[in-house]
Amino acid sequence: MNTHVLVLGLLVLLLGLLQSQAAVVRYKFVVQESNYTRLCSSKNILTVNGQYPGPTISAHRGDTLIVDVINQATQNITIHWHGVKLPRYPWSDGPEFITQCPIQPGTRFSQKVILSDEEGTLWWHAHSDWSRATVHGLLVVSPRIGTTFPFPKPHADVPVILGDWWKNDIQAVMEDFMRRGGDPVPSDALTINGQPGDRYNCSRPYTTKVYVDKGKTYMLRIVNAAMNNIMFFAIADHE
Ligand SMILES: *[C@@H]1O[C@H](CO)[C@@H](O)[C@H](O)[C@H]1NC(C)=O
Ligand SMILES: *[C@@H]1O[C@H](CO)[C@@H](O)[C@H](O)[C@H]1NC(C)=O
Ligand SMILES: *[C@@H]1O[C@H](CO)[C@@H](O)[C@H](O)[C@H]1NC(C)=O
Ligand SMILES: [Cu+2]
Repeated sequence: MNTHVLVLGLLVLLLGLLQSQAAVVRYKFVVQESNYTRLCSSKNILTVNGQYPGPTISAHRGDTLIVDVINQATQNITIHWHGVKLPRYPWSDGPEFITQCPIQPGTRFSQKVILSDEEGTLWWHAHSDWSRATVHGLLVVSPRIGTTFPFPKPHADVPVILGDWWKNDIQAVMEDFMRRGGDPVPSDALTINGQPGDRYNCSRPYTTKVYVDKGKTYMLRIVNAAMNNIMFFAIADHE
């Protein structure tokens, strides 16, 4: 009898320890129009907190995210948590009119995202019309505190968000596609971390550059956030 009480006590203690490691991580996402210049011309794009690509969310395995989405734009929006399983709690995982109503202009909604066994590089993006073209970012889930990567810890993390850019307004590009059918107009540039490569006009000074030390190991967190393209990624002169 006493042993049972002891075992039960230990179990409760263990559960308590596990529980205490999971945190609630809160982020504020203000969805708004922001003026960005690419390919020699500027236009307004939809962003989160004025950032393109959007802010990186960092959490640990098992954490719960609360993302307060404040829609200051002129169109409906939801944010989808790409790669998060959300077992038995799909109610704020993003797909508009499927698991939740869109967040309307001038309103706010807190999206609750319960992480379970996800670990590594995931991402988030908008999930209404073509808003995800510019509204996206990394969701980095680190191992639980006190545990390690299943490989030697890299020297540094390097985000590599692949995307594309249209010179025209994204809503206009989408509406044209809906009207015509067929294939959407291809984008005017492919981008890494929101910047076209150095072969496009006006982009040379801004192209994403990553400086590395020879012999060190870097972890590339690669996400394909392009609208419609399958992407191939390689590093020149490397295997
Ligand atoms: C964006 O900013 C530039 C430079 O300040 C300005 O010339 C341009 O009119 C702005 N574009 C829009 C769509 O507001
Ligand atoms: C925006 O969302 C509301 C409900 O949340 C819906 O009634 C309305 O039709 C939506 N607007 C568009 C353009 O989809
Ligand atoms: C770059 O600009 C030049 C001169 O305006 C133009 O002729 C050329 O087509 C542009 N190249 C690209 C890749 O947009
Ligand atoms: Cu998605």
